[in-house]
Amino acid sequence: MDKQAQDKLKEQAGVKAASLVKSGMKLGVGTGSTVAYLIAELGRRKKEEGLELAAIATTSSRSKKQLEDQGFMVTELAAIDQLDLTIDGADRLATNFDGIKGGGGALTMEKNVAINSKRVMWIVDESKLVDRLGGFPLPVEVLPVSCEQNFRRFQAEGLKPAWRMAGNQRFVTHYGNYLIDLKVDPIPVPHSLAAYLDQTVGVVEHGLFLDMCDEVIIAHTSGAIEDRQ
Ligand code: ABF
Repeated sequence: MDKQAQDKLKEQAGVKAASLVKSGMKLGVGTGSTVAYLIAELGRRKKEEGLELAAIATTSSRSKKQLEDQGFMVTELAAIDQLDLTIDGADRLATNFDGIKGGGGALTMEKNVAINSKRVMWIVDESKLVDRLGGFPLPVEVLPVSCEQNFRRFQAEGLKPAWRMAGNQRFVTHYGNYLIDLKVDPIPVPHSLAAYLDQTVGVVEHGLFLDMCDEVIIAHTSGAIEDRQ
């Protein structure tokens, strides 16, 4: 699929998700190019239909700026007891709704917002769909203090680690940490890998989002916009 066609699908998924948002909701808004279309449509609904959200939290400074430009007041997640709904993009989506996220580097905040939401919806174009999780490097955010040891341990475990780079420097996350992308593909047993990473000291968060998503909006090249729950 060429980029223009994919952008069109992303826009359709974003617009459809925005139509499901109701005034009075406490909304979590994710990161990425599909979410950028969601935010644009939320802004249109605010101006033209008077959409008013009770609270809105987001997962990246880029989404925050776009939301503020559309006239929304963005609140820190810590100040909200629970979000009603979070809408976010994903890098890969398996048929059982498990996903790989964090291609944009904002996985830690994305997971925090997701687990503090009553419902989680992902918006994707059909190129993100996979039968088994894989087809995309799995991001792992690590503390700088022990990142070299983490990297060597992942190598020894056969997880094929690679540093995320920004030019010729290591990519630095919002929280001042590094990202290691694991090129293990497909991921044989996602729950086992998630449990291993959850127990590894120095790992802040990882991009396996398992048992978290309740609903997906999928834009297909056929023109169909699927709402799967
Ligand atoms: C995010 O958006 C990320 O977890 C993921 O990396 C990305 C998907 O981006 P896009 O919508 O630009 O394909 O939420």
